[in-house]
Amino acid sequence: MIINKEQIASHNQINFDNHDQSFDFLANQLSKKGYDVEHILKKVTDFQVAIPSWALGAGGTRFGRFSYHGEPGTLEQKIEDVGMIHALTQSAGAISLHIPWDVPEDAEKVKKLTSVLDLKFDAMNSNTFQDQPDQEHSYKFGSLCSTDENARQQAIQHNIDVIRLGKKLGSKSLTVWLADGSSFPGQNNFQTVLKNTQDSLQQIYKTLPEDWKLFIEYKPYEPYFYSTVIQDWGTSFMLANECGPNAYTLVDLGHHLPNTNIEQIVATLMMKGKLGGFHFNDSKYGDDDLTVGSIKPYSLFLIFNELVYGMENNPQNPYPAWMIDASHNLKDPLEDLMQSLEAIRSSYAKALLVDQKSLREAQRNHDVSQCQEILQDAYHTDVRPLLERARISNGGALNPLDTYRYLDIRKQLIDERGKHTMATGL
Ligand code: AOS
Ligand code: ZN
Ligand code: ZN
Repeated sequence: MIINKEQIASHNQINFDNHDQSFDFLANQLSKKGYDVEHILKKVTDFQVAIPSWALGAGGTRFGRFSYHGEPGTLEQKIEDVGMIHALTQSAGAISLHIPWDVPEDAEKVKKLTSVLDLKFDAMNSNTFQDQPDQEHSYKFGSLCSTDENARQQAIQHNIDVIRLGKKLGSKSLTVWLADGSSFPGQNNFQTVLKNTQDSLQQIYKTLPEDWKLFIEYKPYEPYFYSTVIQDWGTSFMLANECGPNAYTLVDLGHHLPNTNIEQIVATLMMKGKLGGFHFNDSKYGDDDLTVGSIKPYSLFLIFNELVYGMENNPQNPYPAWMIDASHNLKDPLEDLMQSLEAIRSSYAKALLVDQKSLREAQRNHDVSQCQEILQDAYHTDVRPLLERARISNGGALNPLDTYRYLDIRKQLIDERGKHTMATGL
């Protein structure tokens, strides 16, 4: 199922006048304050976020999975879903694949479909946290960290195979997230598993094409509950440094203990040129993977404030790879992803409105109240007309969710794919 531009454009007509008025009002206000509205609009339009293949189904929890109906069953269908989100939002221009869940039968065919839908391949994700039916050695007690040399070599080889496959598709990066850890004190020797992990990552890094990046994701706990080998940004940063210049830390918003100052981690990594990638989601307790911006929108804005500062002031840091990493138990996954994209772009746009010059001055004067005023002035700006304009000027929907419902896309997907479908993935 491929959405057509005329349908989107004709539905946009209904609310266009309203949009136009609000946009003019906002643009006027911003121009009066000295902002270059066209420039901000361009930045927002260019901001593209990858959708992971595993976010397109209703993931569920370990207690149960409930199909959302019409879920994608094949890689082609997953790509079509992302294409649909991109057509509506004009902000999801890439898909991130997970191996072995998404091994293409015909790489060329998949590449063609992706380019027809105006999508790119984002990072490839390896999987050494599950045993596959045909695999010889188990990852039950670890993969890249394993003290079982056979299991460790198998995990290294898997990552190398993922890079090879990614090369065929035109991806430019590999994300490694390891479940490796322990659930009981004494189970692992901390130094041994860290040393093994370091050695394994170095072996993988050696096979990385020159124009590729390796992203190392950290997480404090889960699935193991006593220790995780790559538990925090410091460990990831250290491992990335041991690998080389093309290895980076990846920050997943859900991978921090409660109340961690994530924006400060972002600032530190960017200063060192080592923030490679980012996984967006939101959470109240742990790695909840809820819709972006649904719980802590102000934190998200503060994180974007550091990202914007870093992108403008840290040429040593490459442009980060953005991805949503979320799961859906209750909502239509496509609606959820569109809500996440809106929250991301909204925080980004607000961060672009932080008056950096005045903030620097207020900081120099130790005018703490004024510093807060400046941040909150940007945060409280209603940037929705700006996001709408960015979308429609590229052929997207004024209101993606509303258009999605108006076109009854879920029903069409169910008619096409069937009711009792279950996407592969977590
Ligand atoms: C797991 O908690 C991580 O967030 C991973 O980034 C990701 O969800 C996983 O690799 C999916 O396969
Ligand atoms: Zn993640
Ligand atoms: Zn996670």
